[in-house]
Amino acid sequence: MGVVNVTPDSFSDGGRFFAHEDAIAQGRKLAADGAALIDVGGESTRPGAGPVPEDEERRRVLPVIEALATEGVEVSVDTTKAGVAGPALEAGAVVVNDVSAFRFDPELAALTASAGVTCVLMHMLGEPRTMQEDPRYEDVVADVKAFLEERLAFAVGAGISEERVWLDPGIGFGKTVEHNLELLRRLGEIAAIGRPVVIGTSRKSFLAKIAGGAEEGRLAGTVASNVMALERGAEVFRVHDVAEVRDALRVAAAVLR
Ligand code: HH2
Repeated sequence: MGVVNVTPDSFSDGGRFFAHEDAIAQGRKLAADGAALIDVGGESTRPGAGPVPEDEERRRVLPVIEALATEGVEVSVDTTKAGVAGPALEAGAVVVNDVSAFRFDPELAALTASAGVTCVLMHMLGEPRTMQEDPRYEDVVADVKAFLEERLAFAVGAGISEERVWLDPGIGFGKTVEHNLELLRRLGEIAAIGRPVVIGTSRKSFLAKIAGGAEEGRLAGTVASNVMALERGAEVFRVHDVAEVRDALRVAAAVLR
């Protein structure tokens, strides 16, 4: 899954693809680099970020989704809002990626059910504005697993077929460095739920913290963490650097086979 953020403020690529033509070109490039799905988002979820009005979010993502889908690129829409996801699906998106797991807008579950599309349900502690303020868990893996099981049941209750749900532990969303590491270490426990696991470590700040603070450590850290996630059962890898991670995953998969 290749990431294209049509935002002025995303933590790693904010502003780079805010112009529609730049976002479309980046989506094309990531698809050519081997991404099976391009995740288009119009609202940053970086720690401390506030919400973007719905009409502004639509204005950002719809032209990009429509252009990529028309060219045959499979697109997911990274949104928490039914008012964005509905038109995005009409524009050709085939997956709904909701970092709130249908907590912010329960109507998004009904929409996903009636459209018959796949959804990604992700764990986040609270909301982006406050999630990094002293996050605490009893046992981070058990807590995240219980949350994802509950959201999976909610989705199925809303009429979404279980086969249409992918689950994501939400690396960096209300987690310390140690929480992120524990989730990666014990990712097999999340995979044991039985649904495909999505992992999103790409360029996140915990990688630079571990690698010694160097910003360059984020790409190498992205590669390392995705390889470890593959070994522990992840099936979908949400990344900005598709070519590099693709090669690393191919080599890792060849060793594992
Ligand atoms: N991470 C981000 C956004 N959406 N979706 C899923 N399923 N999993 C993730 O880990 C995930 C996600 C944050 O990264 P990014 O899109 O690069 O930044 P921003 O939210 O600032 O736009």
